[in-house]
Amino acid sequence: MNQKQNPSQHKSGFAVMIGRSNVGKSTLMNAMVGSKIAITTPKPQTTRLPIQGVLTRDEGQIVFIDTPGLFKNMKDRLTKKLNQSVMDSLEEVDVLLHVVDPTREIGEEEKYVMQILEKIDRPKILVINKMDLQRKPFYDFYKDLSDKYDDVVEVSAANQSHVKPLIEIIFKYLPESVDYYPAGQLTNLSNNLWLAELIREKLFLRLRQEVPYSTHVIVEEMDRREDGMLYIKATIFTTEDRYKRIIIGKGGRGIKEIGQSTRKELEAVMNCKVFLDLTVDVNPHWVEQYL
Ligand SMILES: Nc1nc2c(ncn2[C@@H]2O[C@H](COP(=O)(O)OP(=O)(O)OP(=O)(O)O)[C@@H](O)[C@H]2O)c(=O)[nH]1
Ligand SMILES: [Mg+2]
Repeated sequence: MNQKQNPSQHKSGFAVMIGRSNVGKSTLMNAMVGSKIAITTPKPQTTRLPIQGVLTRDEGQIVFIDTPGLFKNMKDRLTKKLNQSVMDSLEEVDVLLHVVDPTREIGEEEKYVMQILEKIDRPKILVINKMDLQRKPFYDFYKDLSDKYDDVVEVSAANQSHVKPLIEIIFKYLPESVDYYPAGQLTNLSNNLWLAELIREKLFLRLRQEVPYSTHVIVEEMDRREDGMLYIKATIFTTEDRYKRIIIGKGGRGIKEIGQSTRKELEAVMNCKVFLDLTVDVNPHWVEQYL
């Protein structure tokens, strides 16, 4: 916390992003923070833990909390854990961002989110995302919900359009306070967790059907070698042996591709050579053990 800040001129607080899966919550948070904090994929249930992204400016600080997509009527262990983590994120919040996708009909999940929002006495912003898309058949339905919210903003997280006006609006609702994080810190995620997420993104992009949902990644070691190379050892856990075979692929081709795409992105971000040692292991209990 910066002691020099005068709280009476400085605003700071928590903005929670909530919504059904795949509406673009994580893409939007990354666009607002200006860095890839959360992973994003075209698959539902990409985000598995609340992730904070921090935007620091002279006038104050917004701590975004990106949450997993809410699901209704899905009773599996993973979904239960994810829904619970969304509810936990709502405990301390200054402003709520309900992110919606106008290409998809208002469904059970949307109504569920609105029920949750109704019970929380905090400013609420409806964010209509994906405005870059030509076909938005349900746009008017979302627009009709406007009077339930303090503000409505239309954005394209993918094209980063109208993101700045949204940031200004969020600041309007934040209380006067000093910063929560030191300037320069962009997230609460440790390097190991962020890296595990990056590997999981590559798994989600490559694997199909139920297989990505059977996986969890743990980074065991990250070490800078004398020659400047970054050495990383990570394990991909999956629930069954048949999934392990799919992930490894014929002649190890699958795991090789996952390793290569992770390494390529890491080398660009870290600006150094990376050695990635990936292992696949069966553990049917990772949901209970790690989430
Ligand atoms: N066309 C378009 N696509 C977008 C936009 N924002 C996000 N997407 C895409 O929508 C998909 C889902 O994005 P995510 O950011 O992972 O969505 P999410 O709401 O965080 O999803 P969960 O973590 O599963 O709850 C990805 O394929 C994104 O590229 C946008 O503004 N326009
Ligand atoms: Mg997400």
